[in-house]
Amino acid sequence: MGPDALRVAGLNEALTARGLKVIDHGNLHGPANPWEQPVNGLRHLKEAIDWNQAVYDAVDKALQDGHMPMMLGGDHCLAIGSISAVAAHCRRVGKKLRVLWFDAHADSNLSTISPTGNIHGMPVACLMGHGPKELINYSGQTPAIQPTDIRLIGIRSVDDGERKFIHEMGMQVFDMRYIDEYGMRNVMSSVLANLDSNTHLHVSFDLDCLDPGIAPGVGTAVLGGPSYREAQLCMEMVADTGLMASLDVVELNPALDVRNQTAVLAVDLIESLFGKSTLVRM
Ligand code: DIR
Ligand code: MN
Ligand code: MN
Ligand code: MN
Repeated sequence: MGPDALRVAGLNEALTARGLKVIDHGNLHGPANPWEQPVNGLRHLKEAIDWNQAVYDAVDKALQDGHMPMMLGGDHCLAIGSISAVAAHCRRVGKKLRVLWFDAHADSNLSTISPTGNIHGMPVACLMGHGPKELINYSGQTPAIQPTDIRLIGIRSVDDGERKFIHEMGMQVFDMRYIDEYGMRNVMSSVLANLDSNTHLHVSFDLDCLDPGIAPGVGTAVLGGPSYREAQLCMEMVADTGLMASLDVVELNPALDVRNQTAVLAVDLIESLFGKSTLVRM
């Protein structure tokens, strides 16, 4: 339902109005949600494998065609497929990759430490080569990305095992405490430091990163996220780099939303991500 809610909120029209050419490939197809309990610490592994293959193939094709893929979720496990394809593309064309992971959660669980078995709590670990074998090798190279390739922003819910894993991997995590202390402008300056024209910037936007007061339409809302203005600043500073080359927008759940407000907000923020600004800026 997420992609359709974004369509209803006017995503295609908003991008077209910005002068972009939008190709909506429609919804991908995959297995239904069987609503089963975790098996060996993993919930719906087979379904996640199939869906990520579909996403990998679609994102890979878009990149081969020279397009900018925007993957609409669906849950955040789908970033395994999209970012695996992006990482493979970067290796092919000799680009450096930087992933900006906007999320309330660290998504760095392993089947052995996850309290839920939900694979959407594991994509960061999978992308770094820690996860079920089928989920870590879509591109034929494991790990798909290095810990130094990724920045986590907006984090405020980390499980005990995850905390240890993040520390061991040495990822740069800009949690809400850090954002409170340094301010979003400084955070984004750090997140976007040391980029050059040869960098492929991938934004993986879990809508639960946003404060639930403005974005209620997500499955695992956590109090205390970035405000509307902070979120706008993030997007505008990414846009200013001119380097964004692929994007995920995930975890929208219209069944939990209020009059589609989270989808409307997402479209508003995506417009900023694509350079919409209040004034002409030099
Ligand atoms: C929790 C929640 N850390 C888990 N994670 C979520 O189930 O692994 N990630 N909701 O998006
Ligand atoms: Mn997530
Ligand atoms: Mn999340
Ligand atoms: Mn999630």
